[in-house]
Amino acid sequence: MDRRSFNRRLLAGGAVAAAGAGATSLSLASAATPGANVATAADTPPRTAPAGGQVRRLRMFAETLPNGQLGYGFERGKASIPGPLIELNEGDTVHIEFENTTTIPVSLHVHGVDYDIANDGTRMSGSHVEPGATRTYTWRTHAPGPRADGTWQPGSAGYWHYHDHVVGTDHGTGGIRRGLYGGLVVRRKGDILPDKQFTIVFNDMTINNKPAAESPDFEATVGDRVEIIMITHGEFYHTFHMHGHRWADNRTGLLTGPDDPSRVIDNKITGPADSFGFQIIAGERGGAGAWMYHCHVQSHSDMGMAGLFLVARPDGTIPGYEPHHRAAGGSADTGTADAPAGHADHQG
Ligand SMILES: [Cu+2]
Repeated sequence: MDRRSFNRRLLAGGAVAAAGAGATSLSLASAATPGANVATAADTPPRTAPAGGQVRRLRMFAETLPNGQLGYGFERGKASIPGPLIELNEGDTVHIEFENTTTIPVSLHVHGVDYDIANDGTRMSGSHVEPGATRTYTWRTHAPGPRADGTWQPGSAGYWHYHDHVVGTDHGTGGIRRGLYGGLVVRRKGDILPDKQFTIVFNDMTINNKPAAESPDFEATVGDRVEIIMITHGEFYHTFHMHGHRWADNRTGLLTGPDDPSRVIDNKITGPADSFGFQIIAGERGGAGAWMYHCHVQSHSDMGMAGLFLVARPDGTIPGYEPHHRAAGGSADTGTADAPAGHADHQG
């Protein structure tokens, strides 16, 4: 089934059945010994996050996109929805030189990390940016540790996000609606690093501000260590569900050992400004396939809040899935992994 017929079925409100060929291939895949023939991420020790403590500098732009939506980007003319993923390690400080190329005041407000009131990104604190103007926002992070009073101070590590806080209203309702949001990952020393990352934002009734028929797909190969950064914005509560894959409902989405009490889930309720993330081994135990991910509020998925996690075999094929008209050498309408530039490491 290609994605157009998949979406047609969704829009028609019909049940989506697994293609017969796919089901056969999947049962074969699960009968095979995982990783028997091909080395995958799960067969080798993962790379881990270093200790933080660096001072990093980023350039960031707010831009008006051709369709009238708004986006953040690391380079002029390269804004996207969601905005680029920012990654830090606990102890890092980042200075973001932020230029507003739009015709209205915008801002950059962050969740989860440390900032003073002058870096709040609100009109109330005067920390928004007028059209054509530039200002530097500073975010800091810290590792966990004991306070002087003996209580425990949590660290900054987590799956967080940033967004506008001034467009439309003093809460940035219009900015968020038009696309001014993005993900922020803060890692603790020793956290496992992924091979691929995808940011999925349920914003009102859209995924990443795309119309239902253009919901983003994400591509991986069996065995890839894939990180999903999931953020919700807008007016509604949703549930995020992935087919064929499970994760731990904790800070990293990973279990640390046999006695880790974290609940293992494949569906999570999420409301406006919530964020979480997790890592999965693509196709682990289920094999290659066009795996759906979707909001599990039934009327929402029926209205198109659904996309595909395309897990290919090592030879690039996906059982039961026919990619349609793909531009030569291009990835057509499939979602792309978050750009490597999204890593603050690469920004010096
Ligand atoms: Cu929903």
